[in-house]
Amino acid sequence: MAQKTVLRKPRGFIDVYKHKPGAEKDRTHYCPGCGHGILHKLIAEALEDFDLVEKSIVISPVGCSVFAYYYFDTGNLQVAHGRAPAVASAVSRANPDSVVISYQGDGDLAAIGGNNILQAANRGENMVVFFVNNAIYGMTGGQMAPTTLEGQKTTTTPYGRNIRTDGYPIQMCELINQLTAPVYIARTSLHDMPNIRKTRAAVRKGIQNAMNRKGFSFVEVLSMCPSGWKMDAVQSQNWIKENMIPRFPLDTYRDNSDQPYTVERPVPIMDPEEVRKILGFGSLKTANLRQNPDAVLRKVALRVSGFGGQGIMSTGIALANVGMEYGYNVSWLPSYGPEMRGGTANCSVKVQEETIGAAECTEPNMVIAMNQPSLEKFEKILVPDGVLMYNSTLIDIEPTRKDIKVYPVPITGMADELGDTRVQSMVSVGAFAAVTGMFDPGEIKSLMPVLFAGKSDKVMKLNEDAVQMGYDYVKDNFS
Ligand SMILES: Cc1ncc(C[n+]2csc(CCOP(=O)(O)OP(=O)(O)O)c2C)c(N)n1
Ligand code: SF4
Ligand SMILES: [Mg+2]
Repeated sequence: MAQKTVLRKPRGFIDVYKHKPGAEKDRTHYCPGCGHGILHKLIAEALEDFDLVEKSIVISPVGCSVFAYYYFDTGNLQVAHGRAPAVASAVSRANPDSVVISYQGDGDLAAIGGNNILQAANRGENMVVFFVNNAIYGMTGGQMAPTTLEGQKTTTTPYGRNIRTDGYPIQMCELINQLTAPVYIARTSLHDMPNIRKTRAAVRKGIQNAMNRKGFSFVEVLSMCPSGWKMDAVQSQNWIKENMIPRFPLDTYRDNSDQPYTVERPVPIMDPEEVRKILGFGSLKTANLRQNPDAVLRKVALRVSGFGGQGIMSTGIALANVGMEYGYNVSWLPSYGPEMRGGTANCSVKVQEETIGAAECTEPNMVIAMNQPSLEKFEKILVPDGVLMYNSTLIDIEPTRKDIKVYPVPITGMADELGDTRVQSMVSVGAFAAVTGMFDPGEIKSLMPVLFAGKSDKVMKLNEDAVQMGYDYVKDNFS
């Protein structure tokens, strides 16, 4: 029978692997004889054949296939160890018309990510998972994986895996087959051509299921790891046949692909106005307020800190909301650590033009310290030239740093003067506006119906006064 050898790269691959460092942009980083490359090719071919290259998003794991994004000409994300099914769930829900592929090794999927895969499978997320079972942690030099065979020598089981100390190899297909939601569960192998062909069929079935919104498909692929197993390529293929398959039987464990059911999720509401309405906030006024180009600070990484009950979280939320109304990117991250019980409660707030990466302010350029423990704790981590505003009503020690700007402001005292300690947060907001120059007090006041939607006119007026008082204090004493 005539055979056609296809030498060209499938369209699912990027033509030149430009993201791969080094000179060799035309080949993968996998070891000779490794199964990852074969599986990649089967996926890339299927994506081309079903015309899904543009519609697919591949989630790469941590493991040898961490760099899958060098190769696939799809949307790509590389995620934290074991978290691919969780990220894939979000990606799939936010992009219901995409084909989402979670690609994972046995350490990634069955060890650190063991719960993630079960929960995604149990929810019947619309995605296909390719699970590369090579019975070892390949990337890190050959440690025991959950799927390592009994008696198998690895760097962490030099005498062979002992079920008395290390437990039994975990059979993921069988485990996932206990769940109701998955639509397709199969185990195949890459150790010879007939089995590569069966793997090809399973790959295509899984991808088609994702394309047709059939739900969760799980394809476990027994795969050679010559480097981890300390064998050559041929020995590795034989080792799968003789040792892995008896423990991990090749089978289609479930195939409900033909059922008419399709996964339909509620379409996420992305319109900010609509989201605010649902959450009970007032209407968004972004772009009505103009960022002040002459502001002293235009990028703030702030820690607000104090006793629980001092309005720490509210100050942070108010500042983030005001920042948002001015069109800045903002984040607010509360710390609900053990310190909440009697020590320093604190939150991180970022207000800046650029995109925000991490929300936690580990190196703040501004600190608002409402009590002494907060001053002692956060003065230390301010960047040089940073701003320390502290509540001089309650703090009677002096900051020790000489390389920062210090603003003692009697925040609690002013709130008490207005007759309600709770307005400390808006006093802080006013003082913040004066120190940074980012916000105008009149404009903040115009936002009261947004910030205090549903509250009485009296409450709004009180908070307006608090903003003005904080602002005036800083202007009168530090300009
Ligand atoms: C949180 C975290 N823990 C541990 C590691 C170290 N680590 C990197 S890859 C890996 C296991 C990889 O094995 P597997 O998922 O089987 O993939 P393979 O390389 O065999 O394809 C581990 C433990 C890490 N990168 N991150
Ligand atoms: S270490 Fe193993 S899994 Fe990793 S690339 Fe090499 S052969 Fe493949
Ligand atoms: Mg592995």
